[in-house]
Amino acid sequence: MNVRRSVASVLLIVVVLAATLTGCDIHGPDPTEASVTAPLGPFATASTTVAAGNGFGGGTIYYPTTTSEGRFGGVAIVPGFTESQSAISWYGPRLASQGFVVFTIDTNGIFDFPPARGDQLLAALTYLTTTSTVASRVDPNRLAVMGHSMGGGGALDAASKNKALKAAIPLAGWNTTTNWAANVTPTLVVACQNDAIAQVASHSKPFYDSITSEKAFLELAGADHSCPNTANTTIAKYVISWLKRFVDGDARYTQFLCPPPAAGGTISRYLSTCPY
Ligand code: 9J3
Repeated sequence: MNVRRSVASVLLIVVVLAATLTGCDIHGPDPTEASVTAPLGPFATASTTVAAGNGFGGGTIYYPTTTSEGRFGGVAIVPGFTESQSAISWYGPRLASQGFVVFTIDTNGIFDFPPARGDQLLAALTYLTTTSTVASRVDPNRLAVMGHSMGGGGALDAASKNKALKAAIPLAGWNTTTNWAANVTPTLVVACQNDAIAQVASHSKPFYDSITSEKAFLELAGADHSCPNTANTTIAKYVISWLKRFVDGDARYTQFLCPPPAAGGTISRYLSTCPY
């Protein structure tokens, strides 16, 4: 009997059991300001493309290559009106390298409205966790949705339809529905201060105000509607922290969310329901 191996086995069982009971599954080293703002996180990643079909327009799955960390949370991300996945592809490697399986998708039609984009996010998550080549790497109980503009509106729609989602992140979200009080999903609303297409005062701010679950509102100073479309350190920091905190249940990331940051620099406004 190898005592060291037995001790290791018992420890592993305890960790897995604790993670199962607490709904928490942490990945990666203890985070720092440098790690949440880095261009890439600690995990090596690979990607695989998916053809159109299965209820959405295909996409690209970015995933950590390690198979010795258990399953990772899954995140589906949809672009906005007339956009393709290139508008949101920077989140793929950025978030996957922090320990998520990330699915950036195209839509069935580039003119699809938010409810259709929400349905396609949910279809993409179903595909990701059941038939995709990386299905075994994804925890079907730890899923999140994100989207830009009408895709952000779609993320709110998706969360209203699937109460099991662990996080929703509309990015410069656009939706004619502004009351999301029935959503139970922890939601990070990302807004661009000078957005002339999805004006903050008629979209992101009313979304945020209506939400009754755990929430935060991050407004990027001086930014326009496209502010979530290219690599942005501030957006990445809060998106990573939100997903870690609410998809993985990883309390190590609470330090980046609560107490909330003061306005200044790249942040024109930040609101939250801290503590969480
Ligand atoms: O970029 C978007 O998805 C948004 C919004 C828009 O142009 O709506 C007009 C109908």
